[in-house]
Amino acid sequence: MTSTKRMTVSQALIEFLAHQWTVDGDIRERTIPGVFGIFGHGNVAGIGQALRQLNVDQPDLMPYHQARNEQAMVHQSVGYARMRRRRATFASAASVGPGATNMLTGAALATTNRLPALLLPSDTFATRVADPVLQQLEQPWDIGLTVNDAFRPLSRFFDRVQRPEQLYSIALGAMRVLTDPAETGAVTIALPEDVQAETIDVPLAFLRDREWHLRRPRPERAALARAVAAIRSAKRPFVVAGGGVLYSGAEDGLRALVEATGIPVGTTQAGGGSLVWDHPQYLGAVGATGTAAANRLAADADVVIGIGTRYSDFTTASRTAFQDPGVRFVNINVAAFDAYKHGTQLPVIADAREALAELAIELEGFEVSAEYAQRAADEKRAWDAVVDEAFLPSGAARPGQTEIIGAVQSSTAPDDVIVQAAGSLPGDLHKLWRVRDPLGYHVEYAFSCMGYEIAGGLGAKRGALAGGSDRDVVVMVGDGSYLMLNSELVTAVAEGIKIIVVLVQNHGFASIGHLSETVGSERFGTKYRVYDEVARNFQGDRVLPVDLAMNARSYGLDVIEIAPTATAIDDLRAAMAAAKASDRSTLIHIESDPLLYSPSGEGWWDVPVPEAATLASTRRARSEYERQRVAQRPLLGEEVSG
Ligand SMILES: Cc1ncc(C[n+]2csc(CCOP(=O)(O)OP(=O)(O)O)c2C)c(N)n1
Ligand SMILES: [Mg+2]
Repeated sequence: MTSTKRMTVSQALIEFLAHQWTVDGDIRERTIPGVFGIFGHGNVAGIGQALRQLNVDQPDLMPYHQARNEQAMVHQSVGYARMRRRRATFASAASVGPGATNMLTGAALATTNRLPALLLPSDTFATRVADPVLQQLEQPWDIGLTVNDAFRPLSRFFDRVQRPEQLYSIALGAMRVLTDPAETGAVTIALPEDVQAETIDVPLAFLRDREWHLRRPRPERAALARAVAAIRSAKRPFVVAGGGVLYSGAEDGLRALVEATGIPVGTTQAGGGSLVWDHPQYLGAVGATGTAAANRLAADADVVIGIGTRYSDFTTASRTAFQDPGVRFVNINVAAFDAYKHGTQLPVIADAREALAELAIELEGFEVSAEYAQRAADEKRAWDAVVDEAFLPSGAARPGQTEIIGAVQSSTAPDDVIVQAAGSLPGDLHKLWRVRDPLGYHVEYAFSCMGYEIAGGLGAKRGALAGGSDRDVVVMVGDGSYLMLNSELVTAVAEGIKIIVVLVQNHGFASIGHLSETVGSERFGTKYRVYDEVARNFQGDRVLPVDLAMNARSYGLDVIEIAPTATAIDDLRAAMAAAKASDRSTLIHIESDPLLYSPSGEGWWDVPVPEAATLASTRRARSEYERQRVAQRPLLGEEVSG
């Protein structure tokens, strides 16, 4: 007798998800600990009913969470996934049409960051009997195409449950990709609204607990030997540590290896935390938003050991960071795609933790020269002094962002988590923030998505709580990002989840404003100002009467406003202390001068400047651009053969 249970497709999928477990060594946790959902037609009857039924029958099995915006559901999932080191993420259920397409940005962000997120957009009728339904696209050249096909290029796995019988292969395929370190990203299961409500006799085996063991491939012996030979021959080796170090739990292995060999380390944005800031060999951030210390060592490195890095243009300073003509890259990455970057002949396709453990054995006895170690130590000391100075309060009523970061830093505990994503803060934090815990630095900078901060921070806090830690999550957010997506503050209030938000009000885009000036676009459109009817632009002096503190207060949050006076930085410290002492969410509102910049870390970023212009500022910017671009190396590694 085969045992089956008659259920709807939605009931079967939700119950299946509730029984998936990720196993990583001694750690075993629910792969999908909950479902976010915003209901409309398409999912109110299918997934919505399934969640309600479980909520009544087995209340603890699959928690449901509300959100205010579908994009923010995915951001929360991604924030959670990073805190859980990719072992777990949420499912996000959306209604047909706009509810679904609101998740596209989240999907792209998850895939770009190599972080798992499970998306369940509803789809129009598989039978098409009711076509065209409300919110249906109707492409005349392909009637079967729906808005959900837009998820295909953004997802690492995409399928549509056209018939109930397809559920099994689709659900298992989705879980495999979600829990595969090399393939993970956005995983999308489109669910036509009629199929969601149809029944099927589900084998009980499908609903039993299932374990997904995280793959930790060891390096191929010959590839490792080639990498070891290259490192042993190096005079100026340099490690670029990326997010993969943290997702693999390889930070202890990294520390052991660099302590044994003396190799200095720079980190990418996602790799922040892979070595704590006061480790003597930690030179800080590398690349366009890097420190002068890391960038100077990177420039002269003869062997770069990349670990779990995608080598984004920020990491390579748009291919200007590594200037040694014969520089070689040892790329340790679980994804072959990343391991082969920069034409390297030394890819090591492996889990970071496994590869580092084996490298440590194979490199026994290898050490960098005393002179090289001294150079790294000197550069580190010099940069640390630069940061100390940048953190000093200026007494300005509208302080610079560096002082604000300094005050937030000194008010946080070592294991607090700083969350950011877009604007001038990611660059400043990358250079300045002194990371004291592997998971203490959470800057989404693969997609650098305005609006990630609050939702991602809430997800990160959920992730911390899931690990039994009540560490504070401190979200720093610019006024631009805040205006773009702040509505998950309501979710924080609704669930009583505590986050601290520091809102830096500088009336527009400090980041793009500065960039605009550098590329000769004269800050056009980057300031929030009252429209000037005569000049027909927003370039004037009249700032908007917008009150974001009042906006946050209206959500039911505790809000502390820092008055623009000479004691602003002291007041910020006091506000941080109050926010930390409280068990409620607090938003701290502080005004900042967007024209006070952080110290230069000597990195460059390629942003093309117009070749022709009537504006003198653009022509000047173009000649500077051409001067800078000389250092760019189209093929980074292995340009000198033999
Ligand atoms: C969704 C999205 N749109 C546009 C951009 C481009 N962009 C990057 S930073 C920025 C301005 C951010 O303003 P704000 O949050 O106030 O930070 P500030 O630059 O003032 O520090 C813009 C428009 C982006 N990263 N994300
Ligand atoms: Mg701003």
